[in-house]
Amino acid sequence: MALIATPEQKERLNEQGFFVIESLLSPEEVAVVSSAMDEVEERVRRERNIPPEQNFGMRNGLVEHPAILDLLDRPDILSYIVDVFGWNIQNRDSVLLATDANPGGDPAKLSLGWHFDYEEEFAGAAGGGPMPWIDFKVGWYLSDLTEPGHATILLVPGSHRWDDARRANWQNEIDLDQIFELRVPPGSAMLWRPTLLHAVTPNLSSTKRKAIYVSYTPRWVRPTGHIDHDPDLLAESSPIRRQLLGAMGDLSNPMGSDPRNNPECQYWFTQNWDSVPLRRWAEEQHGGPPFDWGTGYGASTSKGPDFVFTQVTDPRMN
Ligand SMILES: O=C(O)CCC(=O)C(=O)O
Repeated sequence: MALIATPEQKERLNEQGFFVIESLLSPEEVAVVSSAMDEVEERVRRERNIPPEQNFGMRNGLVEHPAILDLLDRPDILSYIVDVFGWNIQNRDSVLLATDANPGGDPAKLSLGWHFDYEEEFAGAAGGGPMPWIDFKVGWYLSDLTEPGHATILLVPGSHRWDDARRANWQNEIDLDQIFELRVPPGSAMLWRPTLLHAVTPNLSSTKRKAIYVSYTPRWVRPTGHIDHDPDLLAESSPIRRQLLGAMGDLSNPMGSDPRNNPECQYWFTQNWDSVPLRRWAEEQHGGPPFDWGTGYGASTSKGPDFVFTQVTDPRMN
């Protein structure tokens, strides 16, 4: 049983590569996050002299404002994330995006062209098949995207399952009738695999489009928008937030209890589950085994400190 995701949502994520939760944030929450984004944009534009005609985009933007950081580990989104990706995770990156209004612009000119995320980064890890499912994004949409052409994201459902031959031939592989344009009210969220082929329409509306993407990846992957977070931020964070920010939940040494004589990267091996507190949280929310994390592709069982090798018979001796 899952914590919150329905079988239909999980199937949609696996088959189509995404599912949408409309109006997950209340109008009041949207107002708080949206004004936090304005505050960050105004400050960063001033500090970096970003000209007004340049759209605003900021990686690792999550840590720029407490109201934005709260999107990382709201219990509702965390339940979805554990359901679809397991608990052995951290934040990989986040990006704040504000796309200015351009009414009268060319409707055929995309504001961001077609791409699969990570084609170069995952090169060699796919063996010619689909790119690995080791990154997962939550898109938070703060402005009204119910009309087409509001810098809405376009997706090609199922393209996360394409092999490299289909990816190379993507222009012929797109079925125009199948392109999905995400049209949602403010406060909606989309959970998606960014190895889907996607693009963004121009913003032909008269309002700025605001979106935030927060990526989750296994703890053993290096993040992109940061390597280590500010120690003060980690110290004041909850254990689960620390895990998601890439530290040990209990602030222990990431190389284990005896880093000099027995170095063991705790992002791979875990001596103490308190350093991965999302596991306990997920199990408590669930109420007991059998667990069903990660849509069948995540961490449902795991080698931990209590693991023993039980298959100790050499079959040649039988
Ligand atoms: O602006 C958007 O909605 C899409 C951003 C994007 O392409 C990405 O996050 O990879």
